[in-house]
Amino acid sequence: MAQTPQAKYRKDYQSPSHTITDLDLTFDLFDNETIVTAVSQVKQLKDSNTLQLDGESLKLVSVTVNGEAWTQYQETEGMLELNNLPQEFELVIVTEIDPEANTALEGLYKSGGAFCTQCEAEGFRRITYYLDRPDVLAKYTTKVIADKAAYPFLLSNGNRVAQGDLEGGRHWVQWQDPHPKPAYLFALVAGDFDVLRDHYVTKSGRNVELEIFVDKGNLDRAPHAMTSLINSMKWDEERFGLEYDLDIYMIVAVDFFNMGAMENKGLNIFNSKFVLANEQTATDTDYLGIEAVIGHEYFHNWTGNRVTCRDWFQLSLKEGLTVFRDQEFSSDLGSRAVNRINNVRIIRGPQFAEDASPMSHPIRPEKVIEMNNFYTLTVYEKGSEVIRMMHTLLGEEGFQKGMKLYFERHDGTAATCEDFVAAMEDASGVDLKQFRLWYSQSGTPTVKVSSEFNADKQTYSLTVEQSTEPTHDQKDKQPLHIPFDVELYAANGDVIELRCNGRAVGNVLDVTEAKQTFVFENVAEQPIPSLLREFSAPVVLEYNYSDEELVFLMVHARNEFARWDAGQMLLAKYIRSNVTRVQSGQDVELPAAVVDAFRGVLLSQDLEPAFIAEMLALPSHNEVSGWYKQVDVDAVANVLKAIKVQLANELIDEFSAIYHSLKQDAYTIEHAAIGQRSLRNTALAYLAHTELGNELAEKQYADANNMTDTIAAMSAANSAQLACREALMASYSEQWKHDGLVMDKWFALQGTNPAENVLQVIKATMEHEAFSLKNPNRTRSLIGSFLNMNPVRFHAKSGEGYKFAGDILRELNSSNPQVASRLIDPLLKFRKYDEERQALIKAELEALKSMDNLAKDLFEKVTKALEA
Ligand code: B3K
Ligand code: ZN
Repeated sequence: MAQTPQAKYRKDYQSPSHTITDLDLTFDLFDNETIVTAVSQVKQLKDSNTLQLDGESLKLVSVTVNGEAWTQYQETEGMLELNNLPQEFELVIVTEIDPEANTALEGLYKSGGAFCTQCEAEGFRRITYYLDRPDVLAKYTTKVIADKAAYPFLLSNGNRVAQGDLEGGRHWVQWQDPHPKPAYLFALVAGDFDVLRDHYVTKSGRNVELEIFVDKGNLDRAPHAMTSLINSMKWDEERFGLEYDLDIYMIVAVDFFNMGAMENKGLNIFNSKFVLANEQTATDTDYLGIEAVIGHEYFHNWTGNRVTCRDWFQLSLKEGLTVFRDQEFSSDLGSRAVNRINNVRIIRGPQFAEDASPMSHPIRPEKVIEMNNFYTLTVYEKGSEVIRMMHTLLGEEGFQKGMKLYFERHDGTAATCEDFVAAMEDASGVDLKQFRLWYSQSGTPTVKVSSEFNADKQTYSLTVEQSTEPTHDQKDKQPLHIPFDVELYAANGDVIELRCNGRAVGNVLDVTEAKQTFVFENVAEQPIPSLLREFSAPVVLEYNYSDEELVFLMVHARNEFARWDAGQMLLAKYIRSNVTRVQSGQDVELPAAVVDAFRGVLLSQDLEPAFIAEMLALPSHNEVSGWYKQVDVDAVANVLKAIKVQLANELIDEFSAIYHSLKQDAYTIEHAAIGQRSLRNTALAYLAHTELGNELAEKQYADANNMTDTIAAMSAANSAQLACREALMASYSEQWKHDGLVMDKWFALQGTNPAENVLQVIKATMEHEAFSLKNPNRTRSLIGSFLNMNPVRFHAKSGEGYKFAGDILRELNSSNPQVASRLIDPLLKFRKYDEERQALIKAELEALKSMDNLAKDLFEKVTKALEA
């Protein structure tokens, strides 16, 4: 490594020495030598005539200040320093860049045949020298020049204001964005596309042109994205009163993209995975994912673009809030319970794991080496839970008042998380002083509850103790303000009113101390408590429920989420006890009462199919691993499998009946139809572990008229290692080998193949014509799924999985460090495994650490993991 990368600290924030009010960009696009001319109107803000501009991998051609060639500058690693500047000036910087060679996919690069950009967080500095920080907001005009035949569409932010033809077959288009923005929201696209056009009239009557750009030939896969966009625009008006503010909204789908999508002002750039769908190529999960991501990026127009972040430590200001908004959007359009369950699964699985890992950080990090490493589940998903807790504490009305005040105060500016909380507090009068700790404290609190019924006094008390274990980044933890949602039930299922100190109280208790007792009065019988309803805070709940109480809640809780959660707790009890049994050489045991409880769920008439499917889903291996300091990978896998096999065989009649009764003829993407497919395919996943499995999977694959059913058949065959697996895989690859995006599902099945020789299979698959390590989607599908979702094989005692990961990481370190840095996460958690495995993983991390060109993305994670 050339230089040890330096960390930045939140506490060191300094406002900029200068600002740039206007930026006029010209791009003369060529594959290898693109010339960028940046004309900035600069104003000094502080007493300094020196200006330091960020820049990386740039060839500087010229610098001009107020029309004069400027020689008073130094170019150093990552920076251009200009000296002896006047107070206000026009700065012209010309740089040359090489988009074709840009495999990191940050800045300006080529995806397939098109030019595109990705500037968040710090990619703009790979385009030109600039104040690449989110608190410098400028008005942009952008002129794009390129070959007309190869690049008929030239796009940038804002409105198209002029265009023309040039000699040599080139043409140009000029764009103007009236809204001042930070550099990370800049975008440019040049290419040849098919375009789906529509329009939307906002509630105040503004007509907005909607355009979705996809690769030629993919037009029939764009309508769902368009519907989702229109639904998003409507929903944000109805629920948040927020309207779109430009005359055009464009979305471009590209195949090479490091993440899901990017909210550039007026010109979103999307990973094609989150745009393209038709019933032959996309699953229901894909459809819902597209709806959520289209919504998410659209909602950023207000929460992110109109009000942006002062500095990158504040990332959760826009991401936590926008995830909350997209979750609400999906819940308002679809099933609230199913959405909540899936969001909670992410928190309890990978987010809790992140909080317990060497990468642990608060939702507002204190220290960052590579900002791209902090686009995390903690900042996004836990950040959303923190917003949700405020919503719980303030109620919808109070929360919306807070949003209104937030926009009144901060529209058009770069704000902080503190600004947001202050607006919520001021608008509602709810005291959020202690609540703010959620922004600065990392780790997962445990909330331990005990209860006592006093028949004489007719009181019931809940004693709540909270504690947070030290995390890698932070030793001392304090009690948090936890909204703790509870309900009490009588044995007949009636709800017992909550009364404290002689008056009725709401369901949400304010837990603020390390230990607190809540005494409820007028409780005539021993109640059954439903605790942490709706997962009202991102904590681990500990309460000693009996099996009978959990079965009772599965049936009687009024709230669907609570019913699901009771089922999960019941499963958790038996997963834990069976892991211990397996470790001492005993067989897995599941009592008849537990099997019967799930039989009851399958037979119940009052539950929606989508919800029944969720009730039947076992916690993932990753989630279960999180319950242990050190996890026995094989024992957990054996237990999960054995429970699945036992439920499948004992409930074979019920599963079969459901499977056959829910067959649909035509495919529709209505929520009810999605729910039915989901339950039917859950039944198939169980039946795969019975004697019926092979025939059902084979037949479903052959009969399927949509991708959801196709993949469900293949996935059942894969996880149960059915005889038909190879034939189905071969048939699919034959049909789709020309289409990388559709092949991603196949790659993911190869990666999660439980077969013993999976690593050989994966290495052979890397030679498949549709595979390329240069493409992040392909890499994540094949390699990422092996590292994250195939625990038994990845953690094989031989260490071959680790070695393979090390080799891939070394390669990606040079070509695409951001993708490498995502992939490395499972290796960082090496302390969770036995000594032998720890040593093997550590050796791989040490080898990475000793590389001389280690990118700072990996440097940050590897050093943290090794020093922890
Ligand atoms: N804001 C982008 C993420 C940028 C990631 C940079 N490494 C997408 C989103 O959250 O909407
Ligand atoms: Zn976002």
